[in-house]
Amino acid sequence: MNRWSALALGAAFAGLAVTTACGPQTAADSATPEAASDTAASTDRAKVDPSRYLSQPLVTEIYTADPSAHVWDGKIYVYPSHDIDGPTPEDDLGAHFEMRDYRVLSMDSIGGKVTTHPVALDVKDVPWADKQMWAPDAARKNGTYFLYFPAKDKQGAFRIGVATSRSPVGPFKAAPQPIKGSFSIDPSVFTDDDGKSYMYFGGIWGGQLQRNVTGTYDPQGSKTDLEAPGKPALSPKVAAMADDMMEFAEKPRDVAILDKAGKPLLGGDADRRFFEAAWMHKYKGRYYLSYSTGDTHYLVYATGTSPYGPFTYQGRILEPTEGWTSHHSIVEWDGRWWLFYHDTQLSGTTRLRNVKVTELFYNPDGTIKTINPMLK
Ligand code: FUB
Repeated sequence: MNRWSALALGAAFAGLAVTTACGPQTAADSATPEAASDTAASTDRAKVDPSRYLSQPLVTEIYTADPSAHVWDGKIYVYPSHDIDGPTPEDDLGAHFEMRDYRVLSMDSIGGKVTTHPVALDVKDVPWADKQMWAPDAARKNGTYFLYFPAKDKQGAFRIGVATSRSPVGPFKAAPQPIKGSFSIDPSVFTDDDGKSYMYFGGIWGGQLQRNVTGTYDPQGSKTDLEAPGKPALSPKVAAMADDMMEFAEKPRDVAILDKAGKPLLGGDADRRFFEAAWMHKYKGRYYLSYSTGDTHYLVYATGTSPYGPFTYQGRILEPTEGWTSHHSIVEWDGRWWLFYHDTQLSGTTRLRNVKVTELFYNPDGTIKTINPMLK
């Protein structure tokens, strides 16, 4: 596995003054007892020049990743993973992502003050979940907020849970069981103009999509993917949500991602095939499915005319960031479009990430202008 990006930085940051949206701040300034344990992993601290980066971390008092952003009542809410420093060594299945809870970020404007809210959901309050609270998303319907999250159950299989709250920042109360028929990771919920919601999910390698091909989790299944580079790659899944948003309304379907000739992207096409982090948004009536290519570190997108697809691959949204993973969301706020993403600027360590935001621009034909997260 290529860990070039984590090693390339190879240093963390100490006392680095970061002009975040809330004003100049240092890691030490914002440290809390919890933050102290969050930052414990940062070894080999060295100064990193913030001007190398296109944008700066939204918060520095905790480590955050996998930002799912939503605009509700004019305010921006970000549902990230809350990265912590755990004891497990890094491996190709992401055992080092040992997150235990979620914390919501909010802001009145992009570039304005960012509030880090208290714990919204803790793994100890999810009856079915054992560990690894990975990338979440949220939705709102009829005054209730829904937090969707993947976690490993007691058998070691990733499932997707749901928790509810009357507040967008929680606390959320988890349903006693995972969503029936759910598996794998990285749920994201898109609500179409007609009010119908769909969950996209899935991830290969540590996300276990390849261990769920028969409909039942196979703990002995492949560690990576289908191991068939000449065959169609594994697809993300989509399922319409039931009216109450607590269940799937249907069996999850494959989301086909095709090349311009109408052929499915192949498993060996690592620069373009789906790995994890599916996100859906709609722009000028077209559906945009974006996702991470994982081991090649790109955020890419494909477009279609239905939330179910098929989607035709279009190109890259974000070139590789620092850190092994790349994960994002795209939202419209104040008539402009924004890419929320993460890198490892604050720690230099793949398991301790920080979320960021930058503006996203479309070309007149609806294609997205590729963003480079590094300025130098
Ligand atoms: O944060 C844990 C995992 O790393 C996410 O679920 C993936 O998308 C990747 O960002």
